[in-house]
Amino acid sequence: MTDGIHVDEQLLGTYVTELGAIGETPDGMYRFVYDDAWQRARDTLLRWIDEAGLEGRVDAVGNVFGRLPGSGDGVVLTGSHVDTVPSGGKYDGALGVVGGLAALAALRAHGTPTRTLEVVALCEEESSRFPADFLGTRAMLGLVAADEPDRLRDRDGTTLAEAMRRAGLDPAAVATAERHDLRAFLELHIEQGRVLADEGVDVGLVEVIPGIAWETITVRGRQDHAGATPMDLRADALQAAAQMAREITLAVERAGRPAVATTGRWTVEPGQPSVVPGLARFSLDLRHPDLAVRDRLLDQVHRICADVARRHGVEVDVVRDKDEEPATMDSGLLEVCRDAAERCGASWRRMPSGAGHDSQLMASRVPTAMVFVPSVDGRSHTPAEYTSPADCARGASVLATALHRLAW
Ligand code: HGY
Ligand code: MN
Ligand code: MN
Repeated sequence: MTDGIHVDEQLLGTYVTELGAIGETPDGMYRFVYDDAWQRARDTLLRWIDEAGLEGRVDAVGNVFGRLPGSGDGVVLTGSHVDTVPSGGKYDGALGVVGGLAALAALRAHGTPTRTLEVVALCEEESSRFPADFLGTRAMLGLVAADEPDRLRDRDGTTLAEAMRRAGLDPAAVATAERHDLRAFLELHIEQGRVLADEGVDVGLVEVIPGIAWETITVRGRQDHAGATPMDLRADALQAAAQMAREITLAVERAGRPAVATTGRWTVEPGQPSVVPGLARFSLDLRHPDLAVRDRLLDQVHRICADVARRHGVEVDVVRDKDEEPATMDSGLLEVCRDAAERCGASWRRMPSGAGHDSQLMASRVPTAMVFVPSVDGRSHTPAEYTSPADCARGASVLATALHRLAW
């Protein structure tokens, strides 16, 4: 540590461990927006914010803020999301929240900043419960449509509005979450890939975040008897869907890195061994840092679906569920983070993100940058997700040092 701001590894370790216990199951982390675990995490974060001597606040959609007031105008914001994927890890999102909190706790000892510093636990990023798509960031940017609270439903049919009310929030007040005082956003996050770990580099300075498209592909065939229907007379929806998924995967493999495609969620109906499936539905997550390339691949996906449907004598329907544009991080902020890394004696490298982040949306309005720390074996979105306490503290120290440069 040369002249960087040091974040206490012990305090950060406690935050990571205790937050990681909220929503923990034998099958990994389950902490979805507005559910009981999410509410316990909100209450715990407000307690920690108070204990750190920061001003706590919850906005209309449940974003939790800790504020270190400054003498001048404008807010430098840091933070990340508090929700997880199903069977998730303890670091994705969470480290950016508690790393930001520990950074502000360390910076408080440096007196009153010129610009106000805030850390935020963004209410929702993963779309794990509702197709809410960066709800916390969209609320701050005034991008939540008035009908969403009543329109968005989880898989139990609960509306976003009902879930908000159960968490003590008023869905009619969503518009009050909009902010116009943000001057910069810095997000600390685990890499979720294996570049830093393989190269033995301490921190990653993110240059670009990929564009992400989610689609739901529904195949309708003919439901028939599994015993009495000869193979050559079937219109088996699952066989056609599986062929589509296979040909899509081969096409994206042929496109080469960094293009990626994943078909992670499947429904087969009626799901009885003795019945030829009449319906098969699967998700597609397709990513590329170049929007034109991403969209060319999506065109190819749609041609594949139509062609396989024709060959199998089934119907196919494709719906777009998520459409996130790629984002380039702010070069000035990236330079501040590079300088901060060197002040902390941390090795660094510039790199793309494979994962999506709130930062890709925030960057459309506010100068934004991300600092990555290594993920052991590149694992994430799994209970095996792990980053060492030393790497967590080093990343939080780089964040604190960059925030100090921006707010003083
Ligand atoms: O999917 C992602 O990359 C992020 O974790 N939401
Ligand atoms: Mn994630
Ligand atoms: Mn994340």
